[in-house]
Amino acid sequence: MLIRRPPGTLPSEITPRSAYLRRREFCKQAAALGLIAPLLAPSGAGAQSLTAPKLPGKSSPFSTKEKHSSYGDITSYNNFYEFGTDKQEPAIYAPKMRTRPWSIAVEGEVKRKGPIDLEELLKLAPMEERIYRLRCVEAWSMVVPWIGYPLAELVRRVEPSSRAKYVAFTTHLDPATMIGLRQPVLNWPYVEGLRLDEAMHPLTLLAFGLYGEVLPNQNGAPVRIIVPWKYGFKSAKSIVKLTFMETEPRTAWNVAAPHEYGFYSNVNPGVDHPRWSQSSERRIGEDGFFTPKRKTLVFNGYAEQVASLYAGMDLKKLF
Ligand SMILES: Nc1nc2c(c(=O)[nH]1)N[C@H]1C(S)=C(S)[C@@H](COP(=O)(O)O)O[C@H]1N2
Ligand SMILES: [Mo]
Repeated sequence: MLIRRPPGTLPSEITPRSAYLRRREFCKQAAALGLIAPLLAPSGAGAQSLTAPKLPGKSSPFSTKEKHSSYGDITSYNNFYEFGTDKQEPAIYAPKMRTRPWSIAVEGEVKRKGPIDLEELLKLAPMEERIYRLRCVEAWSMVVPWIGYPLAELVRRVEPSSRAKYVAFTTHLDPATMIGLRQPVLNWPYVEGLRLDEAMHPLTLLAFGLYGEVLPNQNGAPVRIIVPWKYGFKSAKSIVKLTFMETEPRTAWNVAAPHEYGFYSNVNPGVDHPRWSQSSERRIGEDGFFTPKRKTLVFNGYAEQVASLYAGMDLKKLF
């Protein structure tokens, strides 16, 4: 059943690396022939795109020192189900999505309701470069140099009321370009959410770019959330609304398969997904199909910063 699919485990995931590489080769050739925009061709070695506007950020002490994944891998191996469930599809279909004009609506238990324009959001706080591990629930990972600022800057700006305990993120719906909306994989629009203290944590980012440039559409342009200690699906792309709530929001993956995707979804090597292990992962672009997997770290390696948020909670039950 479609709905039982994890956030992204699909034929591409069980495709041997050799076939994946052949497909990349095909994409390159297709790009050379003008079948897909050349700028989007997987460019393993290429450091950046050809035309995306620059968006620099000051370096951050929160960045990992690990080698970051290539621009080509980060922008051609994506989960963005609105554009199809294959990893290669977002890079093909998302470029047609319009990201201007854009604003984020602010609703619910908050003093300053109303839309905030993207241009204003871009100026709200200084941009930082945050190099974070991204661990997908499908047991692969990447290292991405995001550009953005803490989500807390925006949350403080809109002044949640004393009743606000959670915040939900609703993402963009564009039936004209989002071919994935025709499939009932999830209840569209894609919704994610965090407890307010998670949303305010200094590691949680509102991201506008990567590799010193504005986000490519397939990575969630023009603005997305990044929560580095949680499975990738919590990091909602192309967000259009923040709703402050008193009760836990219903989230797209939790609604689709509640026994597989809990609200918290903290990276936890000690709690397996019902259908596969979460104890190890494959680093995209580095680890081949036959390379021994690397060990997954509790809270994706961010335990020192975030474990206290969950003191006293049974993380096996609240997975
Ligand atoms: N709107 C939306 N956001 C989304 C998704 C999605 O399908 N739709 N997929 C999630 C998943 S499963 C992952 S792993 C990350 C992938 O982000 P990346 O493609 O920038 O690496 O985005 C998350 N955000
Ligand atoms: Mo994911």
